[in-house]
Amino acid sequence: MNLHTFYKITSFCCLVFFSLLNIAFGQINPTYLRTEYKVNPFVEEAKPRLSWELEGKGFNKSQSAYQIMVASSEGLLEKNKADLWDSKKVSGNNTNQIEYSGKSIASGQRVYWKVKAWDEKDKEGKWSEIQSWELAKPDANDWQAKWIGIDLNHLAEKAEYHLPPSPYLRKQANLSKKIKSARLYISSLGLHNFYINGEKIGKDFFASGWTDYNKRVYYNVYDVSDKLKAGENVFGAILSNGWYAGYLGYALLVGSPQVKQFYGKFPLLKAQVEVQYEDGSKEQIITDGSWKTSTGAILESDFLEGEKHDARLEPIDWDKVDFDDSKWKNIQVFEDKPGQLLQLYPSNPVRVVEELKAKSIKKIAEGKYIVDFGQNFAGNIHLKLRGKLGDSLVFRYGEMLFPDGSLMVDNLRKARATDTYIFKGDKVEEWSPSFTFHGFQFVEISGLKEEPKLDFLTGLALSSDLDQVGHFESDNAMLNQLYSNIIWTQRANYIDIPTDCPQRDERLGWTGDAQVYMRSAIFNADVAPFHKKWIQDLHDSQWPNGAYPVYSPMPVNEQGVAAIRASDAFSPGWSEAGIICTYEIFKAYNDHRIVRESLPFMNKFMAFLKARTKDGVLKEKSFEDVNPKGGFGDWLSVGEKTSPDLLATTYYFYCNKLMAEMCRAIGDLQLANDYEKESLTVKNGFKKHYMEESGRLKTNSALYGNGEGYVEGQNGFAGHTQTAYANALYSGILNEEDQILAGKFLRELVEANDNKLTTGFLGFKPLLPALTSSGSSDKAYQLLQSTEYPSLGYEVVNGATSIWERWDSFTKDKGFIHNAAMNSFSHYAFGSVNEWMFENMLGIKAKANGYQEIYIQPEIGNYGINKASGSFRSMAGNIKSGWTKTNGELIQQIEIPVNVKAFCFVPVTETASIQINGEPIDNNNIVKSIKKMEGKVMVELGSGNYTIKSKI
Ligand code: RAM
Repeated sequence: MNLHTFYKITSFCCLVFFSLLNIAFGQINPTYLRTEYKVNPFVEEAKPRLSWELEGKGFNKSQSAYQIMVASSEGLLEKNKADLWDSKKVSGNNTNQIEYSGKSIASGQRVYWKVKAWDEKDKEGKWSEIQSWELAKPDANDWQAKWIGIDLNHLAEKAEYHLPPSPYLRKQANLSKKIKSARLYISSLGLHNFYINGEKIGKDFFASGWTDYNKRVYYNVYDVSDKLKAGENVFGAILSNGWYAGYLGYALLVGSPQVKQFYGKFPLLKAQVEVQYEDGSKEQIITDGSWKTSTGAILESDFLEGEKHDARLEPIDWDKVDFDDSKWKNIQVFEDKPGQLLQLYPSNPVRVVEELKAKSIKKIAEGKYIVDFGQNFAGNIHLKLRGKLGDSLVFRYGEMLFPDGSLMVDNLRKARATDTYIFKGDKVEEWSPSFTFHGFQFVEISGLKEEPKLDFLTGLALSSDLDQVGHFESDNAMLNQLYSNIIWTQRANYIDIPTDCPQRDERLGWTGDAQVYMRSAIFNADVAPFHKKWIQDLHDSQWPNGAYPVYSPMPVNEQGVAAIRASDAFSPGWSEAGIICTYEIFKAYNDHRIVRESLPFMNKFMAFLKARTKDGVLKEKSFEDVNPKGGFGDWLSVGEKTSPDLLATTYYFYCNKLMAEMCRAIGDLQLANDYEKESLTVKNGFKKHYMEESGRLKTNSALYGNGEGYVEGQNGFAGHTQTAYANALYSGILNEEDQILAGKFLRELVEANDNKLTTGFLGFKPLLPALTSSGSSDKAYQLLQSTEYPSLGYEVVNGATSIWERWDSFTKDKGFIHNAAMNSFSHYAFGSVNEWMFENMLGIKAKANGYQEIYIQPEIGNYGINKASGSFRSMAGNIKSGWTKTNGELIQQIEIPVNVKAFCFVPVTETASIQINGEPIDNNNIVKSIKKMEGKVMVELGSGNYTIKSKI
């Protein structure tokens, strides 16, 4: 035996020995314990839901039972004294959505928990690390603080934009004894920064978020134990209008009677600091009439218009002890508004998620420079520079440059997006706006006396601070850039609410964009807390007739109509977000509670739709009462227009199907059956109305007359379009034979169009999935890799670092061919292709809700891609899938988390050529089962890391 063989044999024996050891002796241990999707959070739920992931070496590990202990102190828990809840050993493989079922917890009480698990052989694992949650302030009676604020609107009169200065608020208070712990409970109508003894509390931006403030206002909680001291302390706040009283959307652009102050005239603050002394006594500092106020350095601040900061006017040490506030005014106190709920902010706060270095600086005129950050993002700048007293810099923000190097701001429409900083001039000054953000890559700076070193400006990317859970890469550089563009665009538009765009005078929670993008978003970030908030926003903004609006939150005027633009009401493809977004959260996170809580609102919406149907279809011209007529349809499609009624009917079917599934899951079988029945009626109606004998889809185009009032109605409407087939296939409205026909027609349509897409927002999301499900993955790959107009690749080769609103927002040869009136370079809607990249290219698909059972079914063929890999950290753990094709061999690299069962597909007909971790797959004890199917082999696997090789 030569040395090489000896090593091979010994290492093989070691491998077998250790694998057996793992199989036989491995235990599983819980990690990443979360409460209501968060680590050690404040919660408001009396019965918060607990979850964990499991770690365990070897293969096929799963949980057969768990035990949770909850105690009022860490010390008790360490001694296994669960004074609040001991679940005892509970059999089952649940690791998610487990409701706390112990003694009731008091407001302000922090409780500690741990969990252990038994594996599939009933072997007991170790206790997890101890984690905790704290009950915030669910009871309104616990609030002593009052709303305080001051009307400074008179200081903003006569200017072009109405931008009052920010009020500064302060209060000094004595804390007489030694402090054990302290909490700050804080809410604002509008935005706030809060300071204790000169230090800003928290790194959050734009609290307390955007809601329908007439119904619901959020508060946040901070542990401020180490910010306070015995003796004198100073509490300070700066307020800004934000979404509450600032400019919103395109109201100025469209000439609405109201352009700002949609919820109130000026910002208000409510804050309560609760101090626990070492001796057990308590003390509260609350916002009330004893607070003082003045103006300061922030002269203007508004999301759309920007911020102006005059450092000369900073009241020095205003937020520290012994500042003389005798010249400050008394603050005013305001009553609570009846019906306005005060609740804990459910989402993750907006924070700086990345800092970007400036890539270049170019002089474009005397004193005028352009800084390029090399990446389109949403956020702010951080300035670090020395200037003279009274020198000022003006910053303007843009996503693109004109060919002459000047800043392109036409597409911002009426958003002024301009910041100003005025130096006080003593030393190097640092500044960053607090109460605005911009969507940009380039900053134009006027007023520079000389060219500064490039590090004088940093970019601060802002986003709701959600854990990134996805990864994607391939051997195609264009696709890798596309994935990066998707991630950046999601970040830029997940700022408290999911917006259409972050730059122009819009930035609204457009529901159509959100629903088409929803599953894509889930693969990138842990969006459960974010959408827990926005789904509530959706319900709060439901119209009295039951329709969900076209964007949410939706400010409404006294007449009950949309205040930003009166015609903004509801639309097929948009309003369905109320069902679809809820469903996606339910599926991905196995969240039943969101279904239960959403059910009354969803039922009301379904009844609204049903009332508009006849013979199961949304009658032709059934949405004539909205503007544009028929709704937005397949927004920004190319050329042919799809019948809006056909689309609305497909959506109606899809929603009935999702409702049936959700109702069944929560045990409402009667409702589930009703929705199921209705979905059959729609299915039949659809076939009767919209399908010819041949399976070709049709529509009665004559009904729309000359098309006036419809989106691009002059082109007429058709049923035989890529969008119609893609939606019909994706929604499941077709029976099996018709699916085959639709797949054929879809393929033909793509081919007849020179292998190019014609789809808009509603058509593009299902296009690639529908091509794959109907056997045309080759076409899906072709569309994905295309770099010709119209395609996402076209954007990439034209220099995009984000997803654009239009297929041709910019082209190297033609420039900005569109009226820049509606041309965003950060619009995630077409990023909905991410769903296909994860579900079909990597092949990671949920079989059971919450990803406890999955498929790994990548589409692998001779489609120009030889390597793709990625991962998705699901609720059940991190799933990895990768594949490489070389010289007739396919290598699939798969990682399945503990407690997850995977059905993995190998695209060969015989098992003989398949090896798993170096061993033939047949009679292999790590494989649970093997099933030969048409053109592929399905391998059932449990947890573990696998390398599957096959000859292709
Ligand atoms: C645009 C928005 C959005 C779209 C609507 C219909 O103004 O940017 O993306 O959903 O119109």
